[in-house]
Amino acid sequence: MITLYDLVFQDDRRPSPFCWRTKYALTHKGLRWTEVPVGFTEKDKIAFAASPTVPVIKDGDMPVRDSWAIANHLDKQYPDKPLFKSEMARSYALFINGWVDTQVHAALAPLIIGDLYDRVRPVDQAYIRESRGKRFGSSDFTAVQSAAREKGLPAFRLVLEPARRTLKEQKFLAGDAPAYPDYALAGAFQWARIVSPLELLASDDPVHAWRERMFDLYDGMGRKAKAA
Ligand SMILES: N[C@@H](CCC(=O)N[C@@H](CS)C(=O)NCC(=O)O)C(=O)O
Repeated sequence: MITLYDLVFQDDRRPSPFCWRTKYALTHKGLRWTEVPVGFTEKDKIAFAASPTVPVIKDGDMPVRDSWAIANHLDKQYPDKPLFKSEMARSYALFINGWVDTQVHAALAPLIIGDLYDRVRPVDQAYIRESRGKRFGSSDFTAVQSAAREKGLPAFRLVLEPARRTLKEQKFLAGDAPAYPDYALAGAFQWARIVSPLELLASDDPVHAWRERMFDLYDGMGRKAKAA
């Protein structure tokens, strides 16, 4: 029995990009799980895993923290339907993971931070003002977002160029079928979609077509999550 501790916003929204990686990984492997919603100020719920962040899973009695560690744990414990079919596939996924964490999220966050803040549970808003205020150098998130949007989307779209080139050649980042590199990038788009109505991609962008395929995947699992 697997329990996933998942970040929760207002109206039971679940936008965490890292938790989405785990949800896609579990679904890829045909594993079932139950979810425990965790607010930003409910870290006591994940204290058993000694983790300040979600996702955390409890697999039986075993706590596993961090989405990448969880993916590796799942492939080790449940070798069927691997997320990483080879050492090289695992390395490619690790590279994409790092690119999404450091480049895609960094380019995306200022574009959606105002909308995100508006959807954080009221009880968690002071925590976000403090923690994200430090990160952005201002807790006026509406102003941070407006400034980022004034600069426009080209800088964000440029960051996606490696994915765009790949998706011009093939259906998924991982090839003919989706795997962990796709889940890592799809998590970022789910995050954006759930907290903000901003359209990030041009309709003729190959990344746009891929994103639609990802939202449709596994009976529309991504699309079923309530959008902003
Ligand atoms: N490297 C971690 C990052 C996880 C992470 O940053 N999660 C965010 C939610 S998207 C979190 O729990 N933040 C808690 C906080 O900011 O207090 C992973 O891949 O799991």
